[in-house]
Amino acid sequence: MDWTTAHHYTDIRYELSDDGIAKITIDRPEVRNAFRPETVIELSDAFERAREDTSVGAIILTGEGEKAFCSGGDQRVRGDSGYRVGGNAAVGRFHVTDLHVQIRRLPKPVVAMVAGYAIGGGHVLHIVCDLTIAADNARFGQTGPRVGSFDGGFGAGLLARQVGLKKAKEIWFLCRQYGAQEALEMGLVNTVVPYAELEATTVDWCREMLALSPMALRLLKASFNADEDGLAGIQQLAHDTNLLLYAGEEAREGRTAFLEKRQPDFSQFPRRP
Ligand code: S0N
Repeated sequence: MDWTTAHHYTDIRYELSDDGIAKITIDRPEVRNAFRPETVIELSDAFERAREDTSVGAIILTGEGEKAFCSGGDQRVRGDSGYRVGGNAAVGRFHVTDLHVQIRRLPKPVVAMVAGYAIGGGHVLHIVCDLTIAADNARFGQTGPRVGSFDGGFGAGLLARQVGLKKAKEIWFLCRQYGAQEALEMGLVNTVVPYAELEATTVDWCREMLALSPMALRLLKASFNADEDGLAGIQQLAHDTNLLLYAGEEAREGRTAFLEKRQPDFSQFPRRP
């Protein structure tokens, strides 16, 4: 598969295929692709880039190398009040909070391509992606209680929806690791393939989606998120519907009438049963 670098970053790579796939790679293999604040800031920028690029229809999130997808927050820059930019800012924060929301909000399918460890905050990253393609060497798990941390947001709630409440509690309470086949059996990933076939399979899945209606995929993603995200989820679905309304004659009549300083004539439009 040929990828073209579309933007240069320090901690990640942003690449495009020639047929509508963006690939975002966390490129810190020396720490098993742990993310520091700068990594998350770059990830956020890359996802925004992929969102705005109308030639992109599917996005792959992955980690460099076969040892890890992502090992979560970089523990070397974890301070007493969160993660510190540059490792020494006086006050830290959780930059990844907004990234979770951004990935869910992004109206294009996001596919996690996982080889090796998806651990801690790295595990949550794959949970918030729409699909997960796992290599046979993938290992999944949470470490929060072991390192004095937890993610009670999507990291707990979405996981419970994906694997069931008892299993989700087991994953968080015991901090065990699970192999790819076990992850498949519990509904945590979509498929497992040999590592050598990981990228080709992920690209195939993306291409299958690229052949489908982008608006239908967008509305499906919003629909799956709607009840989980409460009013924000309904808002996304409603605004997507508004996009469609704007494209029709009925909404155009309202806008045109306003611009022409006349009363709108909606009598020509059906009151649908
Ligand atoms: C991934 C593991 C299992 C890999 O084991 P392996 O293959 O034996 O390699 P190691 O020798 O352990 O590691 C190789 C080198 O990489 C460094 N390293 C690995 N992970 C990290 C990391 N997360 N941060 C910094 N460095 C890391 C190792 O130190 C080693 O370096 P050298 O060679 O110099 O010794 C294994 O490495 C492992 O278990 N890693 C730690 C996993 C972990 O606990 N991650 C953090 C979990 N917490 C979060 O992710 C929190 C996320 C978050 O931001 C958040 C979100 C919402 C709410 C709260 C939080 C919050 O932060 O609390």
